[in-house]
Amino acid sequence: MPKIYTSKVCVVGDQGVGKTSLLLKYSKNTFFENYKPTLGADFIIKEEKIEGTDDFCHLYLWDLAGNKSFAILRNYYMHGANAAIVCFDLNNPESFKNVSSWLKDVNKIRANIPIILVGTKNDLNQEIHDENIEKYIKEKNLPFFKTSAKEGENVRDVFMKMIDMILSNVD
Ligand SMILES: Nc1nc2c(ncn2[C@@H]2O[C@H](COP(=O)(O)OP(=O)(O)OP(=O)(O)O)[C@@H](O)[C@H]2O)c(=O)[nH]1
Ligand SMILES: [Mg+2]
Repeated sequence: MPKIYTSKVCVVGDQGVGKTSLLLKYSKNTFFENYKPTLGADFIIKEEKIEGTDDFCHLYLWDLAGNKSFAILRNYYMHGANAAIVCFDLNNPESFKNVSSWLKDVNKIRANIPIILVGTKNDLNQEIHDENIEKYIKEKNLPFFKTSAKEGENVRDVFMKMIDMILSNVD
């Protein structure tokens, strides 16, 4: 009998960093230039066959609005998550500064929750120095990807890595 692993994954980060775009590129292979802020939360289910097995991983991907006014609602939606993706915009230093605060929020869900850090919009001119990012991910020991939802760069890789991390947390 094939096994089905289900996992709730929260996607967080500042307003406008590209969380919805990342999820839409991954799940529907679409990209929109116009910005439509997420109102509260959205969610997408994505089923992936686990390579080399008959098993599946069902990802329940919660796309949580970055706007401050949704903070209370966001905590509610993050409840019970098994993993998280924390996003910042490679062209927005403020969003990188705020990563620590997002990590704090996510670590409140449970200790040692698997987290992937994502630097978005890699098709634009990067404003944050790579050395600063490298120092940070070493310090926090986080897997990190630079993505472009516009061009598709590394988008699928983030979620494949997430599945690996989820499976290595299963007994
Ligand atoms: N050039 C470029 N633009 C991007 C990329 N990803 C997102 N954007 C643009 O950035 C804007 C915000 O993207 P969203 O995905 O809506 O951002 P969000 O993080 O979901 O924002 P909230 O829902 O408000 O928290 C949109 O205009 C997108 O088209 C990317 O990889 N490259
Ligand atoms: Mg959004």
